[in-house]
Amino acid sequence: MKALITGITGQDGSYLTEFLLGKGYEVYGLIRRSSSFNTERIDHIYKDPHENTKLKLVYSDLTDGSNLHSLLNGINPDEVYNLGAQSHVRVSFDQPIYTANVDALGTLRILEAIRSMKKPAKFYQASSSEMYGQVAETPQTEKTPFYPRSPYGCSKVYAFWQTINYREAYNIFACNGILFNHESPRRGETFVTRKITRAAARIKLGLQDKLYLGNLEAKRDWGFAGDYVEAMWLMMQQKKSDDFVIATGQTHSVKEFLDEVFSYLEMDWEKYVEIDSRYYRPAEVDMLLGDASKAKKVLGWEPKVDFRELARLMADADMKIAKNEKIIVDHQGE
Ligand code: NAP
Ligand code: F7E
Repeated sequence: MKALITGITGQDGSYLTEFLLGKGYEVYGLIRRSSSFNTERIDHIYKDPHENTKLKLVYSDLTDGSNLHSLLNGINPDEVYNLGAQSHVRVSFDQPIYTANVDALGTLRILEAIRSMKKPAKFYQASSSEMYGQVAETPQTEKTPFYPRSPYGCSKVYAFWQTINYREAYNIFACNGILFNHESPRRGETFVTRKITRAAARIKLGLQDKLYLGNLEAKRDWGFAGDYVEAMWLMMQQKKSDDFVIATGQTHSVKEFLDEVFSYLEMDWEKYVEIDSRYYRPAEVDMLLGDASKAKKVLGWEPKVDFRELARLMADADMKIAKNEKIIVDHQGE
């Protein structure tokens, strides 16, 4: 089996690559050209002599339709996982048009490229709980209406419906995974969980004094990225394409995440956290809580890592990084 992944250099892309290689897939990853290296999350796979023949990286971009067209028709993958996106909600308010170009139109470009293939590949779309925005009901299911609250959320709603449209109009196997927040030690450092675990570890070792955050009352349904990529693959193995909510069924506030991490590292977060209005959003999503019972029933999928374990495994990983940082700082001071 041959899979093509957009967004392979991101958090989910790296876990999905490991997962698919483990299943014997040949994996093609689309990477963007950048002036400095951006493959840190997959370098360990690429450098592994057992895996590097089965992983191939090619340059592309979701804004480049003709390139996507020739790549898909040249590679002829069986499965396409569209994980590439400008994925930061706060940034989408600063760059709404770019976000829509990549997240909304980028999805359409991939779907058009798939439609042009002799044997159209199966398609997975990285849809998001951000589409529920100002939630119409709790918990949120596949039937809950959308009310996006950011340019990111609006772009993902567009991509969601195009995915369904290509399924219905052209009979393409196209599914939406509506994934609630999922985190890991590989989470980008500007998302709130990682920002907290990274800062807590650095504060613990005296490398940082303060942590500046925005809205501490926001609540999210946080799961572990490693668990969630399995759900993506399971959706692609079904007889019929469909849409699934992937979530833990628990919601916690940013404050609760702070409590969990700082108490684990034996500190009181209230001594270090300060509010900075720069991190507030023009419109906020106050609370998300997913109901993944359809995924459990149809896919047999359930999350394995809970909130506490997630906070601790992220804190442990960031303590390791901070300890190495400390060795360098101490060495420079000698
Ligand atoms: P991430 O770590 O931010 O990774 C995003 C990936 O998209 C990176 O590989 C990035 O490449 C790539 N990308 C950005 N702009 C691109 C462009 N113009 N053309 C091609 N690729 C581009 O995101 P993630 O957390 O792994 O999330 C994966 C997907 O799931 C995203 O679509 C996200 O919106 C969606 N999602 C995430 C969550 C979550 O909680 N993590 C929940 C629901 C849905 P560079 O490395 O070059 O920047
Ligand atoms: O914010 C609040 C912030 O940026 C979570 C993306 O993966 O998940 C992610 O989007 C909450 C928000 O994630 C800070 O206001 C407080 O209420 O970690 P986040 P997100 O916006 O939920 C969804 C499902 C996706 O699809 C997205 O791609 O935390 N918050 N203080 C803060 N957030 C950040 N980033 N930084 C702060 O300082």
